[in-house]
Amino acid sequence: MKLTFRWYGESDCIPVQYLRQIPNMSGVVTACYDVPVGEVWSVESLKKLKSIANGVGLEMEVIESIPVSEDIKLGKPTRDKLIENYCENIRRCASVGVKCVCYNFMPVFDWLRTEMYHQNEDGSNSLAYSWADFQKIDPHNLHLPGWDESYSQDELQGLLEAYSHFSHDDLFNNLVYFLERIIPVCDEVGVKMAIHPDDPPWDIFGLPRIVSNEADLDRMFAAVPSKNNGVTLCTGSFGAGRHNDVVHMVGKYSKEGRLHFLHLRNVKWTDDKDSFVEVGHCTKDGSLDMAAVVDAAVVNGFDGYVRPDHGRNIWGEDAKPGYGLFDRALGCAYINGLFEMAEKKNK
Ligand SMILES: [Mn+2]
Repeated sequence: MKLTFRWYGESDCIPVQYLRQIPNMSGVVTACYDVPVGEVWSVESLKKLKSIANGVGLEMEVIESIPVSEDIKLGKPTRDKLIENYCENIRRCASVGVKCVCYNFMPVFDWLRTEMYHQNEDGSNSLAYSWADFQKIDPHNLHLPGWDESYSQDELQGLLEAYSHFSHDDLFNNLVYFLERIIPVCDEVGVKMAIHPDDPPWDIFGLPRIVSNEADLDRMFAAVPSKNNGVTLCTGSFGAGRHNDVVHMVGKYSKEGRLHFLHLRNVKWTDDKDSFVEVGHCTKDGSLDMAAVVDAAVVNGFDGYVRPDHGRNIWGEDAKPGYGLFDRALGCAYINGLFEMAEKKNK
């Protein structure tokens, strides 16, 4: 495995040289975050990001993410031009040495929580989702933690309206249309596409979601069989759903050669509905068996990229929720331990 770390480029509050100091760190996971969705990234920007990473001895082999325009998901007439731009971005990424691209196909919201600073007993805080609080949200007057600056109310209502008669199959067909056009480019330039699961893994506000469980992935892989059509297996996203057996999924897709990127994070289910809190990475802290996850990956020949997904805010750090240094670095140390043990045992 190659251990990586998400880095938001020069605007990230964490100096990139700190990342190099994390044991066994191989590279950054980043993107041209300042380019509007649907536009082509400049090769200069990509080269600049790469040279900053390389300058401190880190690689830049994983992009997270190249965002997919809503018009592609909705299957609008503009999609062909947008898909062309997407293909061009894949080619440009490949030209600077990128090997894996993470993306998602969630309508409108690519993550959702009801709390950004959930207070934990130990004094740390983390992202959380409460079923009860979610019931109180009015879809016609949406105010969502972390989202209020991204869309105006009019834009949001327009998007929700556009999807209102949209079925899971409609969205799936548009995903296949997209993949049938981008995967041949990936095959040509050697880039692995890794779809990120729905976060959390169920429909919200009547928006269809199609990457929420094992059957969803199987259907997607059957439709476009190239192994470059793969998954970012985010344990915290799939694992928030009680319906997902994350250990089994990690083993299965490692074996199939479709697990290109592993996001490791634990969650604690806090009621018998859908509520959960993001916790530290250790098995003991949450509801997922992290040692079994890593073991399943190693036993089944996983050789992709790994990153600690979100972390808590600890030790007084006040970072972008989920993306502080300290708890993610602790996660790295733990992940290194799990892999070292699993690899020795399975030699
Ligand atoms: Mn993730």
